Amino acid sequence: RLGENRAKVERMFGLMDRFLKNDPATLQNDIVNHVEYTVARSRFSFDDFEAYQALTHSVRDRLIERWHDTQICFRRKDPKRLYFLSLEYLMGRSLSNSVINLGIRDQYADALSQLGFDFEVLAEQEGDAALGNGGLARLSACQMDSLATLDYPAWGYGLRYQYGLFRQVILDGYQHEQPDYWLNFGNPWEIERIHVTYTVKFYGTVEEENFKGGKHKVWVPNETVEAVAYDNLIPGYGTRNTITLRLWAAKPSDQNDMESYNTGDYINAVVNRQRAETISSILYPDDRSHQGKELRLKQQYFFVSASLQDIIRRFKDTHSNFDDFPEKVALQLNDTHPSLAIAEVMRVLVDEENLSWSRAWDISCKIFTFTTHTVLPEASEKIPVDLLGSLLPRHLQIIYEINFRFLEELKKRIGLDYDRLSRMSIIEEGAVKSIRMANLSIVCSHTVNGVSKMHAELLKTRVFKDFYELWPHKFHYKTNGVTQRRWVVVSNPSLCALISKWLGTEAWIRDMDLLVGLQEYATNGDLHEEWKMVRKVNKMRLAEYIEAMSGVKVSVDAMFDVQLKRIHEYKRQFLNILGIIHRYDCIKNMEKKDRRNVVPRVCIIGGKAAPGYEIAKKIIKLCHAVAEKINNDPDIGDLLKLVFIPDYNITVAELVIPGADLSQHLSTAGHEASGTGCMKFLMNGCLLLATADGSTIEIIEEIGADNMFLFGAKVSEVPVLRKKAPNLKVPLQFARVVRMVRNGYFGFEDYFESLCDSVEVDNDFYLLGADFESYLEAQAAADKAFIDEEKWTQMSILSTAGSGRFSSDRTIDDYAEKTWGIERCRCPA
Ligand code: H53
Repeated sequence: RLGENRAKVERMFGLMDRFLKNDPATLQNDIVNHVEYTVARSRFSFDDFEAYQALTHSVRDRLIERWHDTQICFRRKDPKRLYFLSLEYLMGRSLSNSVINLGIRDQYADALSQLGFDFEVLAEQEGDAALGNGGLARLSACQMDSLATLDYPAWGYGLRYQYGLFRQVILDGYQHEQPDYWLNFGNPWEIERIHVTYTVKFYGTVEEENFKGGKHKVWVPNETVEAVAYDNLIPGYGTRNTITLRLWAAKPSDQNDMESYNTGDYINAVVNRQRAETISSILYPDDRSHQGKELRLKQQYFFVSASLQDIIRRFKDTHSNFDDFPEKVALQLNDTHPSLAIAEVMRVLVDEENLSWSRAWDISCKIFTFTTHTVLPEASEKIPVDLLGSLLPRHLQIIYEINFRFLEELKKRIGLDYDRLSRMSIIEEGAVKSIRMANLSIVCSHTVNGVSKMHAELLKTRVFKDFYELWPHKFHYKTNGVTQRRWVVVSNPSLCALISKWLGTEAWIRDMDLLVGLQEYATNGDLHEEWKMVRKVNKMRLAEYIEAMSGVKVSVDAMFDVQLKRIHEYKRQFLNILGIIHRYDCIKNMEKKDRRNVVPRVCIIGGKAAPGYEIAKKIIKLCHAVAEKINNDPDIGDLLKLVFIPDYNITVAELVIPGADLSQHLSTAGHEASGTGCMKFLMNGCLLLATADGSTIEIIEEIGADNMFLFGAKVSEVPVLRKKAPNLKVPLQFARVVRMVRNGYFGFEDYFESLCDSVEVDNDFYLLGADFESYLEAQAAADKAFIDEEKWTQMSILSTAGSGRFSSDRTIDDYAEKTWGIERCRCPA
């Protein structure tokens, strides 16, 4: 048989001949063949979209080759593997990113231009894959890129939602949500694995069986659904390594409804089967509040169960003893959304693999690591016990058992301090008895990470104080980072080329610390000229986009001032708008001759509001109402413009960020766990106007406070100010601009009433009034700096030069070494 096998392998090698080549003729041939045989259009007649489809298939072929090699390499070396569990990924487009990481962008551009196509035009055909909400989801995508680039043996797992994040449509200034059926035009980037399917169970009862002289629990479900794998290939940059992001889709299971078939209700039986697919149909659009919905819980378990079956199957391919599991597996919980994995691992080990409870628990505690992304209490997940008990009865028992044993241990450590015991319990008693998913995650994980230095401090001193005092060794932080491949190389090619030219190397694309080399040229006149030119071209591109999308013509000589992020009260887009109203008011009340001294601004705001978040939606409407007034005021002209960019997503961010002069990060100090948008702007040489919150505190350490415009209360001052709240003195300008909104200067006064109420002195939880004066001062400082072109350019260069620390490569290396205990495993060239 061995000889037979060898002969077969040799025959296959003979047929394969060599890897796909990347010269223009081969690329053209491949593209045209895909037009004909994959897209099924004639090679004599195909349009841009069909060309795009064929192009992506030829790129995909090349990804598959590398991916196969990588998987073989991982299998041979059998390293410890990282499994990254996240319910959300914001991947955006894949084409440019893939060809750049494969190192064949220019070859493709040449090949296409000889065929009469422009690479950039075809790239515009691609939709934006938005299987996530905001920062957390984009972070997962950036981390996948770094894991591949740094050769780590990693797998991402998630859900393949049929409807991604809603599309935001603005009608009369109001946000409307439309479904994002992103798979409408097919998705060439995924590979459906019809043979990689697992059965996921729900509902039912737990029975007891006699087993080896004792009792054994058996879960008898009464609904099953199939999970089908869809693999998305993630190529590293400057390496052959290409890793897998495996997303699960729900499909009806054959085992269902036998009864209805037998009773002859065929039509209903088929209709019922279709219901199974709803599990993976829609992404929940609220990223910071969870309402204990059954479908959401089903999604969580569906994804966790399928992923774990896959992970355990892979382990068992080569290992038979579960004591080796922690040497081979690290399970990363991206927030609490996948935390049911803890109960599921225990269930599999105890009920199915027949390990003792203590052995199973010991193994579990060695494999789980947990990253939390928030400080907001409303974002912490709680699952009603009744809901869990009905959907996953065995898991509820297991969680109770974990909690019982934990509390027993805890009593031994801290005595009968019932307040503290009840705070730390995994079960929250109260009107609705619930499971605290964060507590469950902390109890079982060997490491708990925050996402910035400040965040970690707040976790230790406030959010998880009790746990920190119990297990100080568990608590760490890894400041977030973003991938420079996507956020500079793909989205800002001219800046990328300029950086490489001045550093004399492209090595910074894999080693961002090299960017400090730019500091040396921060005052170099030649670099200044080239830097300004690159920035201006990016601004022109953005100005064209703004005009096409909103009809507003903007001057590229104005300062482009941008705030892009989910709309949330704590992020204070309202503060930004009030500042704009103040600016407008000042210009209106100025003598004509003084207007010459005004620094022209284009204020750009973009972001989605969760569909049920009323105040956030009002902020969007206010932005439009104010824009309407300002942009049509002949008195104002180019001195001030306000535009709202609709349907903010990754693709839009790639266009806007490189064209921004100033970006705003206004969260009330102590509320943004990290923030990653600021890092993208920083890399692109955009100056920051920000509070000292989350990761901006560390940006200050890197580039110095005099290279940015800081304002507002510090983290430690916020609670003090809140206590003083009703007696706080609010600046007159603040009262004035709020009154303008309240009194209908921009119309819709009834609609804006509750928004205005939310910042009244005794109600101003996010401290807009308290921070207003200092905000205006920072804005004035930004204006002053902008007039001094040399100064501004120097600050811009120093921002990019100081952004090295905020690469997700640094974050991932840190996680690999200190949290996951995994090593690089490079696939040979
Ligand atoms: O996660 C980002 C942080 C950011 C934080 C964000 C986040 C979500 O996007 C969604 C839910 C959640 O609890 C936190 O708000 O500060 O940068 C990545 O860590």
